[in-house]
Amino acid sequence: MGLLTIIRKARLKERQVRVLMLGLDNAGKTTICKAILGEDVDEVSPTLGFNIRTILHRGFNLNVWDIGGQTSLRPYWRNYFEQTDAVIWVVDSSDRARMEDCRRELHELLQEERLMGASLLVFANKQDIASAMTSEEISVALDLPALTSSHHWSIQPCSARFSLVSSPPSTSPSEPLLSPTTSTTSTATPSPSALPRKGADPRIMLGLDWVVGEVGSRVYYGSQNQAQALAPVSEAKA
Ligand SMILES: Nc1nc2c(ncn2[C@@H]2O[C@H](COP(=O)(O)OP(=O)(O)O)[C@@H](O)[C@H]2O)c(=O)[nH]1
Ligand SMILES: [Mg+2]
Repeated sequence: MGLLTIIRKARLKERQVRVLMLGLDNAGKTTICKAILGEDVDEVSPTLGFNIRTILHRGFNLNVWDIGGQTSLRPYWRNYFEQTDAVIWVVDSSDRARMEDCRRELHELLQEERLMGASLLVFANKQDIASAMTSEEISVALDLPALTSSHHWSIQPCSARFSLVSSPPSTSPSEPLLSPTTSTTSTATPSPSALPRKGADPRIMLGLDWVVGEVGSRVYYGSQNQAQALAPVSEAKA
């Protein structure tokens, strides 16, 4: 077992999960973090450096690095790659004009050796916008199937501004995630402990479920104990 694997396992025993939240600028990364934490999603300004947010989810401490996505900041993403357990890639589903840019950046990112063991969750955000692409369309546009050989990935439609829209989301919160690694988590109905914090889109919580299920089963518990990894340990604090 390599040193990095030992360090990673030790950290995961403490249920610390390092998550990089990346994507083009304006995708909704900071808003998603705020929605999860029950903060006011109206007050979001462009991220010029990075924010670190700690999210307690199903007994795991997700240390989420929300890093600015402007073109000028992207070369600095590499400074944050070390010991990453999962990448959450946020997409503005209505930004068709930059979808190719988005695909290129994602594929370039995931060629990085230090991210080789990381799972990938794609949030197809801004589903409340009428012209938004579906997660299936985005999966094709970003060529996610091409990543299957190197990364476990999943895509989850959502809206960080869910609480502000009057109509219900276009897809059911319990709609399975689209994933080539068809794990047991992808069809799971969220347990009460995974219910959304104040006003956040439940589909965002399903995405986080997938992340902790992936990381927990793959690195910490061994895949046969995935259900155990998802057990609501110390959820009282969540
Ligand atoms: N309609 C809609 N707007 C969103 C959503 N998420 C974020 N936004 C808006 O998109 C803009 C960029 O959001 P921000 O979180 O700063 O993006 P970031 O650059 O990826 O961190 C802001 O004006 C947000 O209010 C969403 O789900 N729906
Ligand atoms: Mg931001």
